[in-house]
Amino acid sequence: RVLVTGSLGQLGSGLVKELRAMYGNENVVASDIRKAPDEFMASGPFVYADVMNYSMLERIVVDWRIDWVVHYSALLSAVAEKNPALALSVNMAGFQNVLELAKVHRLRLYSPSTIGAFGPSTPKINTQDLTIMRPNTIYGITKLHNELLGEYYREKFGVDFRSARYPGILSADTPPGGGTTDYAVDIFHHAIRHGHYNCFLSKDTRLPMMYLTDCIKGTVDHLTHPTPLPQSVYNIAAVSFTPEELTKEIQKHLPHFTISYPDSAGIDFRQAIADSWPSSLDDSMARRDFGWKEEYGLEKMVKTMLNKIQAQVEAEKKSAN
Ligand code: VAH
Repeated sequence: RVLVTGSLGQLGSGLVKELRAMYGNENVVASDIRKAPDEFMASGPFVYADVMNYSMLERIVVDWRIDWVVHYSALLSAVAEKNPALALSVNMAGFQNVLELAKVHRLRLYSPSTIGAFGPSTPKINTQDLTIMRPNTIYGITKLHNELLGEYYREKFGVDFRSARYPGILSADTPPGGGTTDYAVDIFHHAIRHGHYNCFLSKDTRLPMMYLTDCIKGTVDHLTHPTPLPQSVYNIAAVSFTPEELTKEIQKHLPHFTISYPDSAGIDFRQAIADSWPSSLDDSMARRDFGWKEEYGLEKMVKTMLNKIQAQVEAEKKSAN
């Protein structure tokens, strides 16, 4: 049985769906601190889980006879930077609880890390798994702490801790939750609905990105890999692009789409976060060890996002009439 925390976030619902298709609805317990929408409730068990409350989590693990946990509860980079104290609690104390539970109840634990765990002194291009890591955002600091603690628990207590450093994730069905890479999702909604997007990052900010379907597939392959893997934490990546390159790709489908960028007076706080991160990752170890491979390049990603959001807009129009 698998427990997914933070299952109502950008990544959770897709992962729960995939795991339920593989293992049966009853064997995947979804959780969050918010009320789930009806369709979510109908597809299998959903429970309230506050990751800051150890005994509440333990009760779920015991009552539901949980074997694996996918820990998705976290504050993303931009939200965390606005509320560092809360980020420390949710991202670090929450993770510590889950990790301790994994030790006590012999659980397999998958908890994603991020490109945000790197910092300004990390080599920016083709960043390797093992490199300089001095993050200067609260988000990155919490995530690096989790990587190190997970590795420590694996070495010391034999916890099967698995983690991948996710890049920015693009998805059409679920909104992103307050990250620096959110522009790459917002841009599509604005392109279709308004024909214009006011981007909060500069046009040449290159960041690693991935389409949600690939992220879920990579996560499932990593989570379910039968044998112990040589390392706990892996880079995974698909493509890297700048807002300008993404705009050009969108304009192939929507030639009238326009974009504006911050001028020197209006630089957004998220620019500094983005500037501290790598622009591309070396993910060859993930490719070697659990067969990671993306299906979506920039072209396919853009086509899929536009089609899906267009369909949403049409459905909204129909229901309004
Ligand atoms: C963020 N999307 O922007 C997240 C992520 C790639 C970084 O972890 O905060």
